Amino acid sequence: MSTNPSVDLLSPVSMRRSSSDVLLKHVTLLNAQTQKTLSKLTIPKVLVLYTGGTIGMKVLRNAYEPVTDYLPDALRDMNIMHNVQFAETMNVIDPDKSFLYLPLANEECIAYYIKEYVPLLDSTNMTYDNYIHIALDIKEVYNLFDGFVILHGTDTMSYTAAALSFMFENLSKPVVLTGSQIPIFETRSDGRDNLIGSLLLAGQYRIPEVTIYFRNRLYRGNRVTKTDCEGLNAFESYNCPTLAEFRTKIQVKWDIVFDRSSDGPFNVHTNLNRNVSLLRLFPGITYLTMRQFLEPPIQAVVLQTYGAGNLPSNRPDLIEELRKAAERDVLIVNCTQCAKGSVYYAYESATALQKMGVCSGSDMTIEAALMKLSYVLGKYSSDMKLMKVKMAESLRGEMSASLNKVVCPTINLTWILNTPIDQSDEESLQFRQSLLPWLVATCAQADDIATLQKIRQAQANINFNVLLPSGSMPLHVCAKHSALNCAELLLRLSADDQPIVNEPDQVGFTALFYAILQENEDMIDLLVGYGAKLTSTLKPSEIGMYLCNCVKNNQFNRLKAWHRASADLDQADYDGRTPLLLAVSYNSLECVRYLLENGKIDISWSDSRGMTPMQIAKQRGFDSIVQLLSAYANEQSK
Ligand code: ASN
Repeated sequence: MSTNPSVDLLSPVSMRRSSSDVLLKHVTLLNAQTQKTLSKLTIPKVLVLYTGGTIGMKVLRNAYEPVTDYLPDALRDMNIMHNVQFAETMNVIDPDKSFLYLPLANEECIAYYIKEYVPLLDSTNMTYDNYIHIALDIKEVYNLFDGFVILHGTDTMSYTAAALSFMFENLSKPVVLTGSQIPIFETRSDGRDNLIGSLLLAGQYRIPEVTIYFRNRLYRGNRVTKTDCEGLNAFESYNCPTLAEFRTKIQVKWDIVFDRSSDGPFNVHTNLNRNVSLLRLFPGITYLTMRQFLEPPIQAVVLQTYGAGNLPSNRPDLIEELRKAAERDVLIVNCTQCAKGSVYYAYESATALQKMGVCSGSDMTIEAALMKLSYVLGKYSSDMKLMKVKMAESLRGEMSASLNKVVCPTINLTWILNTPIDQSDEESLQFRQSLLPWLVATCAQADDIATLQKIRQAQANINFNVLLPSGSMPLHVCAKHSALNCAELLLRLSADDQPIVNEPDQVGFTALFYAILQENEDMIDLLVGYGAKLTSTLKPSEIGMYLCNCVKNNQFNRLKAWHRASADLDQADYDGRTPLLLAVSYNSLECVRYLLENGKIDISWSDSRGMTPMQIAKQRGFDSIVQLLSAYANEQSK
């Protein structure tokens, strides 16, 4: 079956869609029969726009290249991707066999229609024209489908996802981008799982956002960066939790799904300003380089600064170039070079930027900041003030805080702590006392050590280790928020005869447990240094269970964090399964390597069927793991 249109669909949309251009007539995405079939289908319907990427590539001429007119037919031959019996029952409705039918557990199916673009592109070749093209295609058939999947190369997927997230206004249906690191035609491909997951999300879940589904995780599209060009976990979303996780069950975090569909009718904004650029500071940068970057036609720049938004304060030459550009109305957004964390103007070196009207990029990714600039400039270009307001707002969940929202006024600490109170006035005393836990919690959350010290100075006998209304103690709050300085102070102040380090919170977890969840090695070291012990609240088999979960979900950094906190890497879970057995079964090469290199591992330990890790790896054909296990066995026998 070929779904190739006869016209080059990746030609610039401006040409393709132009009504004035009589030579290029408007190309409709679906033919009349397909539209008829769609109107009769009563099962979930998903449109798959196949733009290219490794998922559909093959090795031709010694390198991976996209293969035209191949993927849909190949999927048709895979039982897990297409239910042939079900398709037979659809013959009357779908005589052209235009649709594929993804089998579901309940004998139902999701119908999906694949539109293959011509030419298929490695995503490194994609431009704004392609974003506009995709967006307009979705607009054209928006009402006919329940959701949309975009098959895309991974290299620039985060840019496309960010761009589309802004271009789609009042989106009420899921748009899921996915792809793979290994082509779908290869045995070890991650593409089949990625595509199946995306189809399930687009067909069955109302998550009205542009998302990326990859390796069992659903991410907000404008929060993601490609961080690994070899591993199958190619993406990270450092500043925003995943929206859904595929475990034995599919867990959607509905409370954080961003839904603006009720704001108005769906619309596509296609005017993206291309005069945006990216300037990354480095210690040897000259003012001339900076000047060149800020020169016309550039209208907006993402300035990647150090740490929490810092610029050298001893470089008036650079500051001068930025000031001149800002005066010419070049819109400058300050984003951090760090992958994790947010810009906040805490240091003197950053205040110069703030003064000249540089917008804070908060915790946006570079991809999101660039695409947001293109969108905001394209939409509000005549109004600089409004553009700045929009840049400070979270338009599609791309930043954690809306920077121009009214912020709860800071409590006047000095007033609370120093206002003399009539010591006989029980009520006033109690009022002040009851405010303190809130203040302490706020300090712990923001790692505001200065305020915490002030509270202590004003109230020398204060006991910081109280149970807060949230059910945690301040040390737990610090561990959850990676507030290292405050944690250190609290630990230092806690009396030797009353150590707080192993205190559980109301649900039974210690600060060390939360530090592990945060994968924060410094916090783990600090707590362990003060005597934190995993076994103070966790049974060995519980620790085994957490370790097994890490390897199952390929959470390599989490596994490292458990190890850092002194977990025994060979600890079995309740069912007698060791992390190594699970890492092998799940083909988590990275985890297997880590376990063997760092743990005292008994590789003869077998699972409930009597299979050792080596037998499992050989049976499944996990050759790299077999090699690792053999090397380990040889080493042991020396
Ligand atoms: N170069 C490929 C692309 O972005 C990489 C991939 O899809 N894994 O199209």
